[in-house]
Amino acid sequence: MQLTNEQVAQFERDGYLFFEELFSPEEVAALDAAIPKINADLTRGGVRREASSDTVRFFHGPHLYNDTVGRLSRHPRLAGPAAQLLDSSIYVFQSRLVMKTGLTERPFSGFPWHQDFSTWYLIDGMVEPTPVIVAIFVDEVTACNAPIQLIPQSHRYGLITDRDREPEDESYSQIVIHPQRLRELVDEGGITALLGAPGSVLFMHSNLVHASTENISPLRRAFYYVIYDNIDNVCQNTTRSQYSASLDNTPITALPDDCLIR
Ligand SMILES: O=C(O)CCC(=O)C(=O)O
Repeated sequence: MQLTNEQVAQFERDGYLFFEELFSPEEVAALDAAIPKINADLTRGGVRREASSDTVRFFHGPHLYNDTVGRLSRHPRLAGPAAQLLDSSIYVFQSRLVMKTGLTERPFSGFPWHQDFSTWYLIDGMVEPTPVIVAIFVDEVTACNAPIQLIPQSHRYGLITDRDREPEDESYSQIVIHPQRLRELVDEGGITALLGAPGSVLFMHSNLVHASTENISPLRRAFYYVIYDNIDNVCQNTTRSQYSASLDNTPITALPDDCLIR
């Protein structure tokens, strides 16, 4: 898939692009069917649980061991635009399955206002904030099941260091943005909650400020994420496992368009 010049300009201006139902119901069914398989082995690296319960919060790196996510990470509707936005050969820096399960005993907790680049800068020694973050909706996202919220144009400020609090967990450092700074960003760019059908896809700049609240609905809101980067921006200082931060910058080649369903 190729973006138009207008879409590239929109990404540069707003820090994101959103495509409703980029994947068909059949393709989404394949992505959904991979979730129980990924959940079947919780002994692998890259599994992170909620602080207050055993509920899995996310899996890092499922593209490395699950064939469906491996194919998703090389899908031309994702890798094509990512290579175009990065204007280079690309590698997969990270993938994630964020479970955002519906309410069971405790709600799935939220993600505070942050930029993903802050984590990669603090933990992995990433130099350039170039990665393109792609989120693929597996479930319908409504106002009720904790949509991702974005502050358009906030990527233009680079890494924001006005920190609200110190990181609680060194294995997952990030700069949680101070409320005063957040106010300024929102006064300028507003806030957008991305709602959409399964199969919808978000492309986001690694410095775009985003968050989501806890999910108190009984409705799951699972997303796959694939994070692409230019092959020259490898994190030489990372101590994290390959599940969380890839040192393998082999350029990826896209698979055929029907790779999820054949
Ligand atoms: O999927 C979400 O609600 C947000 C996830 C997020 O911000 C992250 O993994 O950094």
